[in-house]
Amino acid sequence: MKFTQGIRQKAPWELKDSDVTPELVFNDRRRIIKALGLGALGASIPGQVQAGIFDLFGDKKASQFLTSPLTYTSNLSFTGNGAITPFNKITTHNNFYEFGTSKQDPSENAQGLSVDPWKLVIEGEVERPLTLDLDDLTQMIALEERTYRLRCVEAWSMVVPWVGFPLASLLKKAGVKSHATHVAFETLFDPEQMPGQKSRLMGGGIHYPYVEGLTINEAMNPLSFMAVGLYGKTLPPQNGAPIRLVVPWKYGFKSIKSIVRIRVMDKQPPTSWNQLASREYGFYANVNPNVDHPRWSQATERRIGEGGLFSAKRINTQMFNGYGEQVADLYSGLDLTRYF
Ligand SMILES: Nc1nc2c(c(=O)[nH]1)N[C@H]1C(S)=C(S)[C@@H](COP(=O)(O)O)O[C@H]1N2
Ligand SMILES: [Mo]
Repeated sequence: MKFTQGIRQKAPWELKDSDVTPELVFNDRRRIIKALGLGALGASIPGQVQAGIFDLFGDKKASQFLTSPLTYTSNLSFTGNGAITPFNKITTHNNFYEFGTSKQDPSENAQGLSVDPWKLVIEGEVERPLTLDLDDLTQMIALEERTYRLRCVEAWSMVVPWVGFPLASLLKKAGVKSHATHVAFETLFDPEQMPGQKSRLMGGGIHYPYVEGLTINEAMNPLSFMAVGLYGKTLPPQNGAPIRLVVPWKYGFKSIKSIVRIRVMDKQPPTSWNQLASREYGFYANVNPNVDHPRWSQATERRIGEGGLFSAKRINTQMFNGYGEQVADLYSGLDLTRYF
């Protein structure tokens, strides 16, 4: 398979060692010490300080999973603000409660996730229901790279170079019926593979399978993206292999992972976080610095992997995560304080 190298910004540490893939660089403590110019000092600095250094780069063995290069073109009209988050941050600081509720749990527990065979069904109010297998996901629609900001409702954020295709392209293949109003998404349910699904306690209280939804206009918006890869390769399990949704103007929990079912509907579907705590998590979940979470402010966010060794940089949160030009029209006339 031909690998088209995408054009993207490089983080400073990528440039320093550009002949080595980032995930290899960051999994090697000695290389990091060297790259930071700490030399022999590295061995003698206190453990706590070391932990801070390695936390910046990510010190988890995230390269244990198999990812393969994808063929794609870079879509330069989608570039994030600021530097792209290091690979090892994107792949070790995760929310994927099926594999545990701490940030490092998914990278540690998801490596055995079996994605081959995989089946993604597109059904409901469509002209042509589809069943896609693993190869279809990367071969049916031309892949592009888009760098998007990802803003979690927990007030942290990243900048991620995704590879995938517009959700609208997939829905058009199935042919959405004219009376459809919503699209529902469902994650794999397999407690044998996903320990978080075995008990309410381990899975953070969510009623599995994890489900999400969009209005039909949100789903057809050009920003709505089905990601099958990041950093030019297929998705690691912890990021939602083999296919996940990315809706960058909404809080991260809308971007559902490891999808097995997409159902076009004529009513609003239930969504997991809304079912769990409807006062705290709405159906829309648009990023909005002016509407606080009941327990914390949404005015600012921590940009993961930036801002020095011991603290992530805090930046102002933007309305619709900075994508207002593309999506504000979807909500004209809607009271965003009430429909949060
Ligand atoms: N199935 C499933 N999808 C999920 C989640 C989850 O727990 N289960 N967490 C969501 C949340 S809260 C966020 S912030 C993003 C995180 O994506 P990332 O780990 O790739 O950064 O995934 C979302 N998709
Ligand atoms: Mo999140």
